[in-house]
Amino acid sequence: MLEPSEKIWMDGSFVSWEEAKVHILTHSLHYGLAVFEGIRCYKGKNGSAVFRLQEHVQRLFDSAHIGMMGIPYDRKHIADAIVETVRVNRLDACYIRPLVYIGYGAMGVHPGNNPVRVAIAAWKWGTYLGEDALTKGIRACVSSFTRHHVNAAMTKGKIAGYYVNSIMAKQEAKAAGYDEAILLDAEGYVAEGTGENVFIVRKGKIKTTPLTSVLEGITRNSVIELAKERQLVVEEERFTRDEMYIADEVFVTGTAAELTPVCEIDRRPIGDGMPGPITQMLQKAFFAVVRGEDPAHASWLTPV
Ligand code: PPE
Repeated sequence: MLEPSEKIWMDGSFVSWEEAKVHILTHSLHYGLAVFEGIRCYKGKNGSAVFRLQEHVQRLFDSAHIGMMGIPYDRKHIADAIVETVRVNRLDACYIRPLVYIGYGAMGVHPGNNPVRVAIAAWKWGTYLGEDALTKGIRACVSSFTRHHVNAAMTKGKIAGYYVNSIMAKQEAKAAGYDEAILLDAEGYVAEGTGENVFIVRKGKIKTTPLTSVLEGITRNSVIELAKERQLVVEEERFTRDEMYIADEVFVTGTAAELTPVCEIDRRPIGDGMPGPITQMLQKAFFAVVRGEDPAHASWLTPV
C-alpha cells in the first residue's frame, strides 16, 4: 500500500494529496495516452539528490513528442517543479512520478483540443521487486506475452497505455509464483522486463538488448557507462532465452528496480543461483554513485 506524502504538484501549483483528483471523463483514463516518468531521489553523503533529473525530463518531453502532446511548460519549469515536489514533501529519499495526460473535454479517440495536464507526485518507495531482491536476487519467467511490435507501439515513449502489456505479463508471472516476467520481442529475442531492461554476463562479457523494442532505460545507460569505466566489454546485441539460461549472471535495471540480480529463469538456476561477481560489482558502483560517493559522477545528481 502506497504511503501518502503531503502535496502533489498539479498544473502549476501544489494541492494536498487528498485533493489531487481528476474528472472521471479525463481522456487519458479511457484511452491510455498519457506519458510519465519514474525518477528516484536518494539520500546521500551530501544530502538528498535526484538521480539523472535532466535525462528523465528530456525523456518525458520525448515521450510527449511521440504522443503528440504539447506540454504547456518548458523543461526547466518541469525540472524545478520536480525538485520542489521533493522539497515541499520533506522527503529525503523517494520515488517521483511526473505524469502528462489529456484532460477533460471531448470524448472519442481523437483528443482534439482537450487540455494537456501535468502532475508530479513523490512518495517513499522501497525495494521494487521484494524485500531481499537486491541482495538475494529474483526468480523470473519468460512471459507468454510478446513485447510490443515496433510499429504497434513506440517504446522510446514511456506511454501509459503500453503498460497494459506489462501488467498482463506481471500478473501471469506473479500468479505462477515468480517475482518478474521477461518478455520476448515479436521475433522471439529477449526484449525487457515489465519495468526493467535486461543484462546477461557470459565469460566476463556483458550483453544487453538493443533499443529496438524496449524503453531506453536511464539506469541501463548508467550501468553501461559504469561497466565500461571498469574495462568491461558491453555489447548491445540481441540474445535468446536460452542464452539467458546458460549465462553466468543475469540482472535487470530500472529506476524502481535499481540493479536487481536474477538468480533463476524458468526454473533454471542462473550460474550457481546466487548474485554473480560482476552483478555485485556494478550494483555497488551504482549505489555509490546515487549516494554521492563517486565524485566522477557528481553531475548525475541534482541536489534538493
Ligand atoms: N523498461 C520498462 C518497460 C520500464 O518501465 C522501465 C522503467 C525500464 C525499462 C527502465 O528504465 P529506467 O527507469 O529509465 O532505467 N520502469 C519504471 C516504472 C515502474 C513501475 O512499476 O511503475 C521505473 O522503474 O520507474
